[in-house]
Amino acid sequence: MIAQPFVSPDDIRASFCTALSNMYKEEVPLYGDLVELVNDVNKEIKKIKPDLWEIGDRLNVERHGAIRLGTLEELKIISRLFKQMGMFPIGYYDLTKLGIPIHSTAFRPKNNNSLEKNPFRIFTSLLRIDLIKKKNFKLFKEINEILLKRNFFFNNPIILKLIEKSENQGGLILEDSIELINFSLEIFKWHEKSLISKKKYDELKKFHPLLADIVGFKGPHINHLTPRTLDIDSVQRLMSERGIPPKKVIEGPPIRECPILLRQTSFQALTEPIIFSGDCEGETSQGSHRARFGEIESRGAALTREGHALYQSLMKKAGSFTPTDNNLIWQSKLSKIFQPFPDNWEDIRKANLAYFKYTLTSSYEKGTIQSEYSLDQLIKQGKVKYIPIVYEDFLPASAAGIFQSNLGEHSEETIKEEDLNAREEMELSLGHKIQDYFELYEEIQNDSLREIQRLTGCRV
Ligand code: OOG
Ligand code: NI
Repeated sequence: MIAQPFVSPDDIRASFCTALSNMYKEEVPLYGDLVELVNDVNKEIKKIKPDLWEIGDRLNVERHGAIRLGTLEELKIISRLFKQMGMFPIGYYDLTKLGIPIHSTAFRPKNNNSLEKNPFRIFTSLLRIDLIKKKNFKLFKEINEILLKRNFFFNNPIILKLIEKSENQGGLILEDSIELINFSLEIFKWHEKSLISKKKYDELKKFHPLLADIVGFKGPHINHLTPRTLDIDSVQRLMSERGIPPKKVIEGPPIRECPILLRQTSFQALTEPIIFSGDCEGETSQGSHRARFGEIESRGAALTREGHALYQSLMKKAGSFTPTDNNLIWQSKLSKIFQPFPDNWEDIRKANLAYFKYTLTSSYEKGTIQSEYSLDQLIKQGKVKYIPIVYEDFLPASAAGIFQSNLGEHSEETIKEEDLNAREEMELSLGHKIQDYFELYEEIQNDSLREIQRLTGCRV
């Protein structure tokens, strides 16, 4: 009998992404409407600007989704599951600094080949349960008990068996990979029945709405998916026209000739009916919950540490969006504030603000250049060209903006606390360090420079 080959993790991720997208469109039809709008706008832009550098970049697949977890044990299982799909924790985002009691990482493909095959990633947040312990010990204990109960769901024997099988064998055959995807959907689907009573839900929500969303349900429902758009400003404007209630403001940098980092917007989370368990056995009560939304993103160049620092200082200067602003006012304010950030690729490159991938042009001929040429000379002579490397990660302040706009009002004071051990705790549960994304971009840039050096003999 011929042994069946293993399916590559990239292919498992691609199938998982499609399956998740289909499930979410069915669960949240408004998300399907948003995808349609994004496709229409993208088609239009491709007609008007066929040379846009972003066009070739895997436009028609969802770029990311997000889940929220309750415990380190849950994170551990989820990380083992995502690993089988070629997604690894990259980047650490501490949102407690921004008043949200969570910290996050993004599980994503690491290298260019995998990103090319399918760029899907999942922004994964973990509740900072230690912060609740400090403020309300009784509630902390109750939360722990509830989360313990849902262990069974996470420790689903079939999923665990498949993960172990994949870890032991070094992969899964097609049949097993299909089963893995189907069971993953079970984890991330919506449950309209809450694990807790309405009274408990209200108590958690009062402390922080995220607590109710994480602790109140059987599993970590996918709370949004995010396709990529070529014109986020148009989608933001057109959302209302198509009956999709937009978030007030686009997060991230303003519109620019040379797009940088990440711009995002979403529609407001839906209010959905929930059946709460009653205080007595067998009883239930009705209520509602807001969690799920649809988001869009537009990505630009990955910035170096210097570039990020400049970005952050300019955003700080802009302050925060206030209810009296509207998106257009905010965007024009940002555009003015961003004037010190160069807006042509050559200036950005020379100031070492972004990462680039370098290649030889067709006018390069072996043996026709002197080996002492610098990179700048090679570029000037048209022998080397470069393109920006796309930013594949997230922005904590934008993420906080997305969270806040979907959580609604809450009365308790916000939690602002840093804990140096929190990252280490997360890494302990993952079994290794969370990779720094700057290193990954630097690697791509350096690989391309090494190749230029090898081919030309110039020390670039
Ligand atoms: C995650 C919000 C952050 C993004 O794109 O920045 C996020 C959440 O709401 O759970 O997805
Ligand atoms: Ni998102």
